Amino acid sequence: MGKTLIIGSSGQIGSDLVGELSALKGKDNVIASDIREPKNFDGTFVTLDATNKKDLERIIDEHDVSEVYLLAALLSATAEMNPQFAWDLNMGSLSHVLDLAREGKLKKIFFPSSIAVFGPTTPKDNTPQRTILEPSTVYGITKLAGERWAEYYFKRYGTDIRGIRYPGLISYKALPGGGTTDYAVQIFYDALQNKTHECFLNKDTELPMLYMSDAVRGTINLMEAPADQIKIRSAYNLAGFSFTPEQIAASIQKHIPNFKIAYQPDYRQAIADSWPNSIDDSEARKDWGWKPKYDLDAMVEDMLTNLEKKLA
Ligand code: AKB
Repeated sequence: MGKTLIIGSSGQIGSDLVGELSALKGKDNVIASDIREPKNFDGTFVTLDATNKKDLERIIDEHDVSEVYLLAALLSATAEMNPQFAWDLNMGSLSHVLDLAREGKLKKIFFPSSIAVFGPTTPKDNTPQRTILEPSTVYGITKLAGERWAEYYFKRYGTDIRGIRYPGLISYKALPGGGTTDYAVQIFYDALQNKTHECFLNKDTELPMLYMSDAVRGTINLMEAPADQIKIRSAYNLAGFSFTPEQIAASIQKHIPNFKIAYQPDYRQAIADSWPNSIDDSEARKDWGWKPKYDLDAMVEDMLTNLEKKLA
């Protein structure tokens, strides 16, 4: 097996995944890449625009890469500001990686999908793995098309591609990056800096979420599982817990009683309203043993402890 390349290593998932993969595979076997070089990166880093196939191919050859985690993408809220660029980045990068796998240059690919593949016509509660998929955002459309490409390449060319439909992800290492669920990260910065959190969603908008340490553990477990255990080659439903802005605020208030939240819904409310309240992830549990560790209160406690240290 060659080395592992993470495309989009400075983003929300990449910032946590690089360290965990380096611990598992050895620092010398992990290559981090992003469009801009991060400050003080400890490891091998290469600058890469994920839409540039020639550069991608060169890096794969030069570093003897056989496995790719493709994390570069425009998220739901930012994508609505520039739908054509969202399509070009999200689909172009996937298409290049799939092509290189078909040409025999890659052995394994991770593709992040999202709860954004669901839409207003999808059943909202305990949303099943197989259901109506009519996304109304450009981000959701790229993720659904990506899922279909993934399964097609697996069936047609035998490409070993694996994916997860991430819910909202909450982490303290990286700042929010243009998603609709990102209020649930910003709220911690406001709480610790004694600011009122101006929430862009209504108080009762329930969304599925997952703490980053669970998300990264799940991602690596999926990628390291024996191929015959992976029955779904589009992307697995995955979830930790669900909450509303009012509920996360109440959980934070157990630690910071003076914390205040105000509600000013904007265009992101319609995106959130088109997504499920909760997710059925029983297929991931059955096929490769997925089980989250954190619930809402445990996540809030860990976020506050770690972010307080970071902001000190
Ligand atoms: C977003 O809000 O766009 C992402 C997602 C749910 O995929 N966090």
